[in-house]
Order: sequence, then structure tokens, then C-alpha cells
Amino acid sequence: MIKLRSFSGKTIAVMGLGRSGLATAHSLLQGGADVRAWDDNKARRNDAAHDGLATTDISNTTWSEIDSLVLSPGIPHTHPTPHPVAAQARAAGVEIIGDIELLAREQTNAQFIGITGTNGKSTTTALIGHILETAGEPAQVGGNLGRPALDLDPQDVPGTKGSRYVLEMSSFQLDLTPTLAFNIAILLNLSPDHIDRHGDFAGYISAKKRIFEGMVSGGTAIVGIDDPDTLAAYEELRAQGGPRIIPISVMKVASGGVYIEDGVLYDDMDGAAESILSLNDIETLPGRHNAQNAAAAFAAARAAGLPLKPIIEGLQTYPGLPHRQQIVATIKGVRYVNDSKATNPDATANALASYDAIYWIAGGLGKDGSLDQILPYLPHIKHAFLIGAAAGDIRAVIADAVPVDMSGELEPAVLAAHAMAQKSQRGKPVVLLSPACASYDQFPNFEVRGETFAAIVATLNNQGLAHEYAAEARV
Ligand code: UMA
Repeated sequence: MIKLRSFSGKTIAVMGLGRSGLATAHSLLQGGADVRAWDDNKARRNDAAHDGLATTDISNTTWSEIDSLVLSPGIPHTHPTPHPVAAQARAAGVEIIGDIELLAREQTNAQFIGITGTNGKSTTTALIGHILETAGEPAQVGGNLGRPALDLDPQDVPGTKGSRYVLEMSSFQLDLTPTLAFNIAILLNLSPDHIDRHGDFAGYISAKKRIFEGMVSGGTAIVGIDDPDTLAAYEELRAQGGPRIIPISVMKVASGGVYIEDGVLYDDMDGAAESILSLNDIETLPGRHNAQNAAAAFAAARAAGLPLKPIIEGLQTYPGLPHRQQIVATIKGVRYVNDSKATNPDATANALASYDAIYWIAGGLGKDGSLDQILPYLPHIKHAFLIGAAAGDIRAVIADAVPVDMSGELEPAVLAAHAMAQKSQRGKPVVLLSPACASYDQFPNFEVRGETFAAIVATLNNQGLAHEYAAEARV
């Protein structure tokens, strides 16, 4: 935990007491600030009280006494409508910031590596952290990835190893981080997401591009050039001058950058393309989207000055992340893959592109937007097992091309997929949970959905055949 000593004597309102808000309130209190903390949810306020944190309704506060409002990233302050507390703060001229802004204002001597994009940012963040650790330069890794920024360890105290924060940055967090200057900033890709919170796609893109604003001198911007909107961001940065700009691509040669051809990573950052390693055999980084993550992580590690050997070793030994194409079991040659984090069609398209014989479990709470991205990969799907509120919508899109079971719930879907995949003799069958939807209609969050999948698969693993027959009986 980071004690926010530079806020000593200030009065800070903290709205939202989830993971990031609780860490923020405690960091401020330990640093000597006067904290006014609130959450609209009574259960969260009770949790906070158990955690020793007093709460007070901020909407009744005297705003002239408040220096800053720290808002949780999940609470709207512009679209669709500002939360009343955010509206009050804005009317009173009080700045609205997030937890990561506080970290940057406190840890002024640390280096910051920021990663954003619509998909792949968690993997790229974790991969950079793993490469740094492999090179003997461990860093603090967190942000949107899960561990709140202020829960990380301080980096500027004597005896602490390393001096870097590697932060996954969501568009919500970038919106609340007005002065954080990154040493290395990565924008991977852009496709429509969180439109409700940004008004439109242009608003979302503009939040994402904030990662490059005010970069430290000598900093490095790493930009994907494979979709039109990141390519435009790349051209814009080049026109502006400023940081070193490294393009990354998995579709073409990226002159002066890092690119992938036939699964091989090439480094052209110094203008002489050199083949570095093949990604084809790295099981924890399957598919073209992970090649983009690897290219970005490689570029960041090189920009951070790491030698080649530990970078390659780090890529080869990356352990993977839970809920992102995570192989939870292999039973008689069939892989069971938990990709519960794929909450939009774009992320699911990446997973579908990675395997050839898929028994696909999908559905949940659908997001606005089409399922067009998955259409090219329908030939990879042997059978679909649909669950949750969006099952009917998905069936309408795929039923002409793919056999479909309307499974309804996750457990019958896993059992039926298991039975079919085990009977299949063709290709390398994969039972894939990659929902293309949010989880909230049936689960508290994507993590619980993924853990439930893994738990069901674990019973198959232990009891094997008994389940197989039970599942067959239901198909
Ligand atoms: N709340 C209110 N009033 C409201 C709305 C919410 O009081 O009108 C309260 C809720 O009752 C709750 C708190 O605000 O107690 C929730 O805050 P939050 O949603 O910001 O959640 P945190 O637990 O603080 O988690 C946040 C990120 N959540 C979001 O951005 C929605 C986490 O990202 C992040 O891991 C965590 O901080 C640590 O940095 C999650 C996420 O879903 C994984 N991110 C989105 C994504 O990846 O697509 C952006």
C-alpha cells in the first residue's frame, strides 16, 4: 500500500468504495489526509465500516472544503449522465481525478509504463511485468488488471528493488488521469467498446489517446498500426513529433518497429530487421492477437533497455493469465479453455481464430454492437452451446452455418460440449468458453463465470467417464 503523504492536510472526497476506492481511502488516511468517503451501495458502506473506514454522504458536503474528488473508474462523470456527486464537484470547480492520478502525484521519481487498447491490454501488461522480472528488474504491476494502483508497493523508498510501475489503463482510468506522464505508453488496437460511457466511438478513442498526452521527454510511444483508428493515432503522433514512436504490426512489415511474419517476431526498431524468435510454440500466447501483445511487450522491454536474452526467455516462459484463453485442463487430448474475459465479440473473434475444431460456449448479457467480427471464424466451430440472455441473438447470427444447442446455463453447456468433443476424432478439439458477452445476467462478474467453468471441468477431469455418459444422456 502507498501512503499518500503529499496529500497530508488536504480534504479529499472519495466516491465509490469498491476495490480501487477502498485502497484510495486507506492510502489517503495513512498519508494524513482528511477523507470523506461514500458509496451508493449500503453493503459496500458496511464492508468499508468493517474495514475501519468511516463513511459520510458526499452529496451533502460543503464543496468549498474539498480539494479533489477521487472517483472510482466505474462511476460516470460525463456519459450517459454524470453521477450527482461528480456534477456537484464540477459545478463547484473541484477537480475530478482517479486513483492512478494520485499514485503519479505521489511517486514522482518512478517510471511509468502504461498499456491501453480495446483488447489484449491485460496480457500485454502481465507479459511486460513477467519479462522485467525475468530480467531481474521486477516492477509493480496493476491498474485495470485487477490490483488497484494504490495497493501496489512504493517504488522510491530505500531498499526497494526496481522503480517501475506497469499499469493497465482503461479508458475510464485515462479519463481520470490528467497529469500522469508515461515513460513508455502502448496503444494496441481500437474497436467500439464502452460507448455508453464515452458518448460515441470518437469519445472512446479520444480517451484512449490520452495515454500519449504529456509523455516524459525521451519517452517511447508504441502503437499498433493494424486497424484504421490506431493507424490514424500513429500518423498523428508522427506529425506532432515528441516521443520516440514504434509501430507494431501482425499484418505487415512495420518499418522502424516490431512485426510478426508467419509467427516469427522481427525487430526493426534500429532499422535493420532481425528475426528474434518464433511465437508458434508458445502455448500461452496463441493466435494473432497474442502476437500483437508479444510485439508490444517486446518493444516496451527493448525501450526499457533490457537485454535480448531475458526478453526472449520472458516471452517463452510467460505463464498466461486466468480467464484469457487459459487452458484449465486437457482431457484425453481435448483442451478446455477458459476465455471468460472475452466480454465482447472482438475478443471472442481472437479466440475463435486461434483454434480449428471448437466446441464453443457463448452468451450472457449482450453488448450493443454487431457480431460481425466472429463471422469469418464460424468454419472453426464444430458446435455452439449458447447460454444466458443473448443466446437467441447469437443463434440468429450463426445458426445457418453452425449447429447450435440452446443450453441456457453454463453447466449443461460444458457437459454437452465435453461429450461431443470427446467423441470427436478430427483435428485438435477444444472446448472453449469465450462468451462474447458480459456475465452479469448469470454471474456476479467474468471471474466467477470463468471459475465456475474451471470447477465444472475439474469434476470432468476427476470423474471423467461418469460425467461423459451423464452429458451424453442430455444431448
Ligand atoms: N458505485 C456507486 N455509485 C454508482 C456506481 C458505482 O457508489 O453510481 C460504487 C459501487 O457500489 C462500487 C464501486 O462504486 O462499490 C465500484 O467501483 P468500480 O466499478 O470503479 O470498481 P472497482 O472495484 O474500484 O474496480 C475498478 C475497475 N472497475 C471498473 O473500471 C468498472 C476494475 O476494472 C479494476 O480492476 C479496479 O478498479 C482496480 O484498478 C475492471 C473492469 O471491468 C476489471 N474494467 C473495465 C474493462 O476492463 O472493460 C474498464
